[in-house]
Amino acid sequence: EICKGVNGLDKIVLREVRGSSAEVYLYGGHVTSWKNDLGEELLFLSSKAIFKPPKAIRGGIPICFPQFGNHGNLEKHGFARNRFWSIDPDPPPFPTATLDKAFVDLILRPSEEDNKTWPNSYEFRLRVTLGPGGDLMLTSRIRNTSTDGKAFSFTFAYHTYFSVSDISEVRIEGLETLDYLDNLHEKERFTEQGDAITFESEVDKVYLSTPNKIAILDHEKKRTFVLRKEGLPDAVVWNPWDKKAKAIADLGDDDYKHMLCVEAAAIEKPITLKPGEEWKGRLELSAVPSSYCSGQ
Ligand code: TA6
Repeated sequence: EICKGVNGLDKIVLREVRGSSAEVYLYGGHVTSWKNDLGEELLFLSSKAIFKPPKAIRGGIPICFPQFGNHGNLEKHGFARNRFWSIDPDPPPFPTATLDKAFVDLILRPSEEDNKTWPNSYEFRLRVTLGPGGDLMLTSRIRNTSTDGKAFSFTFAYHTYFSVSDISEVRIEGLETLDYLDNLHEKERFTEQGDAITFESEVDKVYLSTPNKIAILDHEKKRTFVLRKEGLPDAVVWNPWDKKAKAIADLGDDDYKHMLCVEAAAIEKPITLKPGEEWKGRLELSAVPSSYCSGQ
């Protein structure tokens, strides 16, 4: 189902029989909403989000490609998040039955303008699927379509903004004891020492070589997000906290309390594709009721 979203921008609404849903904007190939079968929103979307090109939408799942952050000389987080994607007329086949799944296939190809700053031939196919249990799956396939023998490299992230009840009551499991690059300390490398990760100030870290399963426990909501990933070794954790939040024009002053970015990514070691090669990066999100007890 394709319809008009904010400011007349085209969006695709995915609905699953038990009531869960998701919304994907062609602008950015951007998932802006993911609701469970009770109609509860699971992704954070800024109260001041601007749905207007060339600004990327603040919240949901922006796609960072072909560059994460400022790890290179392109615009921050690359250009995929502020380009208009198309419905893919020639999508990849489904390996399993599609009957009980709602999905959409999008494609991004280089524009003449992009060719000036990033002169590479590629096809970027994005499939967004809502599974029978309400799980949200994003699969990116990036292919080098060069006919002149030219390889290219890129970094990548699914910059997912999760909706949380109170950031001070949230913890992440699966990243403890790992090495990370700290964006707040000139990307210096540190090793995480403590227990599970909790939040009491600004955090902007790129965890390296992370496990394929990470859990985000929201104590107050009694909800656990489980993030599973393939082809994406790194994981970014970001919360701007109060001061930085005030400096971000399209983020409400108190929004930082209700958001947490945990981003499946490939950053430390860029992906290189020779002509004809394809890379696949997959993200699977589920939200389950949790029985987490803080008084341990
Ligand atoms: O993923 C974390 C990060 O790179 C932070 O450094 C922070 O700036 C954030 O992304 C948002 O970037 P944006 O360009 O969307 O304002």
